[in-house]
Amino acid sequence: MKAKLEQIKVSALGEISADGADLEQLRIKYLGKKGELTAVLRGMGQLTPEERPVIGQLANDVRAVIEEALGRRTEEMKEKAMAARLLNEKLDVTMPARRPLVGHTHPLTLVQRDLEDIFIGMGFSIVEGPEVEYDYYNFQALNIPEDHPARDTQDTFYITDKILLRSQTSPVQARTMEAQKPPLRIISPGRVYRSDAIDATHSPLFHQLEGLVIDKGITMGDLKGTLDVFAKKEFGEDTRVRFRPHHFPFTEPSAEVDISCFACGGKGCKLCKGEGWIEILGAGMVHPHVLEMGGIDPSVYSGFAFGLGIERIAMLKYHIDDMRLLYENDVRFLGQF
Ligand code: 2U9
Repeated sequence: MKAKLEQIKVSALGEISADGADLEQLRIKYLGKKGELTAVLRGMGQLTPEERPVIGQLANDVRAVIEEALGRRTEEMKEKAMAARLLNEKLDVTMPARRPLVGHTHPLTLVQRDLEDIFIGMGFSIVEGPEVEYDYYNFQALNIPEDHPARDTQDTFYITDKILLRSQTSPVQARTMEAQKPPLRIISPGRVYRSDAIDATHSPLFHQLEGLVIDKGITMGDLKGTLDVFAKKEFGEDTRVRFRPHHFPFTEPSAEVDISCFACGGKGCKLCKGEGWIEILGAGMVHPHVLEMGGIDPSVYSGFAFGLGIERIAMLKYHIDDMRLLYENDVRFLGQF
């Protein structure tokens, strides 16, 4: 029996240390209920009383040796598996990180915010209104009745006979005059629509910012002073402003407004096409009939209004030579601002 126990020990230790040993199977094979060691212990009844404790002790020693070998080998295999995992999953913490893609504010938004800041600084409030508008607010309330020639230059998209996509932001001011009493000092930035073919300087959708001031005693001097401050803040403190007589149905008198070229200071260059001046605005004193249509008494109140195209300012400021670039959303273009 001694020899049998010794043989069990040697063979168990050999199998446990072999490569790829299934340790749980080996535990069952040697130490399980039907295992080899248990079989030996069962046969102890046949031994003499003197032999029994000796063989019993030896069997316990063999069990302890096998258990210890199984435990050690289990630990070894765990460590080996962990080492292999660490080798495979190694992480280079010194590798440069991927640059996250950060978006840019669109140049039109940049310019619009700039303009808003300037006028807010002069006490104006921002007012918004619908892009789908009544013919009444877009044309009639602005002194452009049916069959007026200005309807051709501002041809837009009609939803019905009486409803259209606004061709200017002026209906916002017409609505504000109806809803609020003077004094009014508002700007209305936003999208407008015209039935124009797309080219480098035209788009059926573009952005305007218009302003309206109404109070007692407002004069052309207030208009000139306001636009002078605006031009200096937007284009530089040396900028000069020039008014040229013009005609708009909603203002009288009306003017087109130029600024001295901010690239050459007025000498004449490529940007101002040798003129020294760049047209940026239309403006004028609000027509008495437009005040009346808005429920404001022109014998008590007067006002001025102006309008500009945001695309035009962005193109001048950032030297963009084709308006279409502003709408294509090519990140190589947008990333430059
Ligand atoms: C009310 C009364 C008057 C707004 C004005 C202009 C002159 C003007 C153009 C500039 C370039 C439009 O984008 S553009 O094509 N605008 O020249 N706009 S005065 O006058 C108003 C507005 C509202 C109630």
